[in-house]
Amino acid sequence: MKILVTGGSGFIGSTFIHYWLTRHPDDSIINFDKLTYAANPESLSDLTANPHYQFVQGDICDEIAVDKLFSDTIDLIIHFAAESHVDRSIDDPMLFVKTNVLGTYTLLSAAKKHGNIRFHHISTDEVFGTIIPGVVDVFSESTPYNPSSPYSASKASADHFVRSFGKTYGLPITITNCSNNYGPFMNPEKMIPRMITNLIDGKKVPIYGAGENYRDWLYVTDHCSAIEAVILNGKLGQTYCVGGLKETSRNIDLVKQIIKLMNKSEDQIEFVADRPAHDNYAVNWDKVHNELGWEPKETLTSGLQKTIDWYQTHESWWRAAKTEAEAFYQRLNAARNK
Ligand code: NAD
Ligand code: TDX
Repeated sequence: MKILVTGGSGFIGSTFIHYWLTRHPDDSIINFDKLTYAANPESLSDLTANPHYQFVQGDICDEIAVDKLFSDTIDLIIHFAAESHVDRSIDDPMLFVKTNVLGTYTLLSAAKKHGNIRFHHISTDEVFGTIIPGVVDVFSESTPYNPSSPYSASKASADHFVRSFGKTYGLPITITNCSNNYGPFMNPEKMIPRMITNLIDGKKVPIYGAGENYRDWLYVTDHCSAIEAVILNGKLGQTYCVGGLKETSRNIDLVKQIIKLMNKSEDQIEFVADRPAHDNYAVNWDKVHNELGWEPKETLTSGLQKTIDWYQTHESWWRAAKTEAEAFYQRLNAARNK
């Protein structure tokens, strides 16, 4: 099988490429990535000599560049490419409209034009908005969309386009809406690697608001195995929610757990201005479990330990991205504290 992966130089995409080529060594992957600030080509440097892996730099919004990819027969598209950071979407929403909405539309059009190619779309639980106790206690495939941030609104829009191409043109689509991923190779702008790298640097760890917001954390290779299950055995036209845990974790408890695992002090915690429209998430993943037999392998403690170990031994991978991320946060904080 020949697979076109978009956004394969980012966190989940690069982990997925390694995961897939290890388990399906006869398949070939083309990684199409613009190499934005969020990409790190180092994550895939071990694959440069692999004849089953090819990298093409380009923008999913560029119709001509996307069209060119199909000069080879493609059997399957797995679409990871996106602007993925909520705080950046608050700062520059238009970029999210372009990449996440127009980019997805451009790929869908190409998939339709080149023979209705199987299209798997990577989405997020954030499209459902926030948990409202007593009204929406957990997200599932039937939860109405109610996005809060420009990021989640752009992902929701992309999901609607994906489904519409399935219904209108018969494009063989599937969608996974997953919860917060974490693990090695994640840009240190995101919460878990930001906390770990700040602790390594002896800096304070900034918690938004009172730290009461909660998430359902999914170790990245568990997400990859869920995508694999849906690609191999999922029903066309269907959506699958993927979550990591049976319980959610409040940010303050998660940070305290990281501090404990790293033998640091809770004095390093600082509470800072809250994110606007700050959501809470929890995912019911019964469907992917009952239909496809998928379940996560990592516990939060085992996943966090692996993640901490990796950041402690891979500073050369994350240092430049951290400098860039903290410069972004300085600008954002100045704007939030005005
Ligand atoms: P990431 O930000 O680490 O990587 C995104 C990748 O997409 C980068 O390599 C970037 O260069 C590429 N990209 C961005 N714009 C592009 C464009 N216009 N053309 C081509 N490539 C472009 O993101 P991630 O965390 O790996 O997330 C991957 C996907 O999973 C995204 O669709 C995201 O919405 C979704 N998702 C992520 C999480 C999470 O916790 N990280 C959770 C749920 C869903
Ligand atoms: O410094 C911080 N302090 C803090 O308290 C940061 C960066 C975050 N937070 C909080 C905000 C959230 O409640 O931690 C939580 C996680 O924040 P992020 O890492 O920014 O992730 P989140 O907004 O939950 O979105 C992530 O999961 C869903 C991904 O970035 C999205 O791409 C994905 O769709």
